[in-house]
Amino acid sequence: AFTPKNIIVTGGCGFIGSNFVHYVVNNHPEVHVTVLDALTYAGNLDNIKGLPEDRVDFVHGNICDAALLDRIVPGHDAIVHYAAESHNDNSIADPEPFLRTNVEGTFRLLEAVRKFGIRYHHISTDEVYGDLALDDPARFTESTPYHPSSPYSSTKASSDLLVRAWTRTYGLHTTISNCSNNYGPFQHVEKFIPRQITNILSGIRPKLYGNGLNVRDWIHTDDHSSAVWTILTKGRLGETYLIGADGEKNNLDVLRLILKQMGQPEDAFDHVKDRPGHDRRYAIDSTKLRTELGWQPEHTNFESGLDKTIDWYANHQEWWEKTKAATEKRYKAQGQ
Ligand code: NAD
Ligand code: TDX
Repeated sequence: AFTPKNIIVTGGCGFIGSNFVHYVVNNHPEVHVTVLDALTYAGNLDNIKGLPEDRVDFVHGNICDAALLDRIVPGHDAIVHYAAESHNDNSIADPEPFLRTNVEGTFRLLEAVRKFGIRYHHISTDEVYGDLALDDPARFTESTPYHPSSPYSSTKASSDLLVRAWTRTYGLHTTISNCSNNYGPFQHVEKFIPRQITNILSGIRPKLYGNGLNVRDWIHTDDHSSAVWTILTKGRLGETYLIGADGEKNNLDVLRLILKQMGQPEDAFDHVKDRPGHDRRYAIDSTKLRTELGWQPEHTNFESGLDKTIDWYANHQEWWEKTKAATEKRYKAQGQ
C-alpha cells in the first residue's frame, strides 16, 4: 500500500474537495494537506475554515500556472486533483473556462507529476459515459465506451484521456475514479439539491427541468471521500475505478422528498425549460472497487442523508445567501 504523508488537494475549497480535506484531517492524522485553489465563484475559503493550521496549508493559485506548480509540488508525495469547472448549465452558457481548467489544467498537473515523479489521483465523473435509457437494465462499468454529451462532460472525458496517455507514455503513477452525483454539505447553490432546498428557505418555488424523470445515481460526499482515499492508497497504478452507492432516483422523486421533509405540499414547484442535451440516466456498477479494494459506502440511507443536508443549509444561511441571488439571476436569464 502507498502511505502518503504530504498531499496536494486541488480544488480543496470547492464542494467535494473540501469534504475530502475534512475527511483526511479527521481520519488520517499522519497526513498533511496543501490545498491549491483559485477561489473561482465556486470556491470558498470558509469551507476549510477551522481546520488545524499544522495539518492544512492553503495556496491561492491556478492549476494552469506551471511556474507555481514548479514551486509548490516538490516536497509532496501525491496530488489528488478535484479542481474543475463543474456545472453543466454553466458549460452550456460559456464553455471556454471548462477547456482552460479541465483540459489545460489537467495537462499542467500531469507535466508537474512527470517532472517531480509523484503519485497522481484524478477525480472524474460518470458523465464521461454519456447516458442510459430509463428502461435499460445496464449500468456503467470501467469498460463502457466514452460518449460525453455536454461541454462539461466532454472536457472531463478529455482530461481522463490525457491521464491515460501520460500514464502509458511516460510511466506516471496514476489512478482515475469516475463517481456519480454527490450530495452533502458545502455544495454550491447552483446544483440541483442545494438549489431546491435554498429556494424553499428563501420563499422561491423549486424549479424542475423538463418532466423530471431524468435519473441520477446519488452518493453522499463522505462515501466519495472514503473511496478516493482507498484508491489513492490501495488502488492498482494505471487503473480506473467507478465509485457509486446504488442510489438511482429520478429528479421528481428527489424533489418530492425535499418538499415533504421541508413541510411543503408535494406540488409546490415549477416546471421550467429543460437543459439542452439533458442526459436521461446515469447508473454506476462499482463492483470492481468493492471486490478488488474492499470499499463499501456507509451513508446509504438517502432520506436520512437528505434530512441532514437540509438541516445543514437551514443552519448555514450565512454560507449560501451571498451567492444565492446571483445564481438565481443567472438561471432566470436562461429561463430556468
Ligand atoms: P465545485 O465547482 O464545487 O468546486 C471546484 C473547485 O475548484 C472550487 O473551489 C474552485 O475554486 C476550484 N477551481 C476551479 N478552477 C480552478 C483552477 N483553474 N485552478 C485552481 N482551482 C480551481 O466542484 P465539485 O462539485 O466539488 O467537483 C469537484 C470534482 O469532482 C470535479 O473534478 C468534478 O468534475 C468531480 N465530480 C463532481 C461530481 C458532483 O456530483 N459534483 C460527481 C463526480 C465527479
Ligand atoms: O434547478 C435544477 N433543476 C433540475 O431539474 C437543476 C440545477 C438541475 N436539475 C436537474 C438536472 C439534472 O438532471 O437535476 C439533475 C442534477 O443536476 P445538477 O445538480 O446540475 O447535476 P448533473 O448535471 O447531474 O451533474 C452533477 O453530477 C455529475 C455535477 O454537477 C457534475 O459535476 C458531476 O460530474
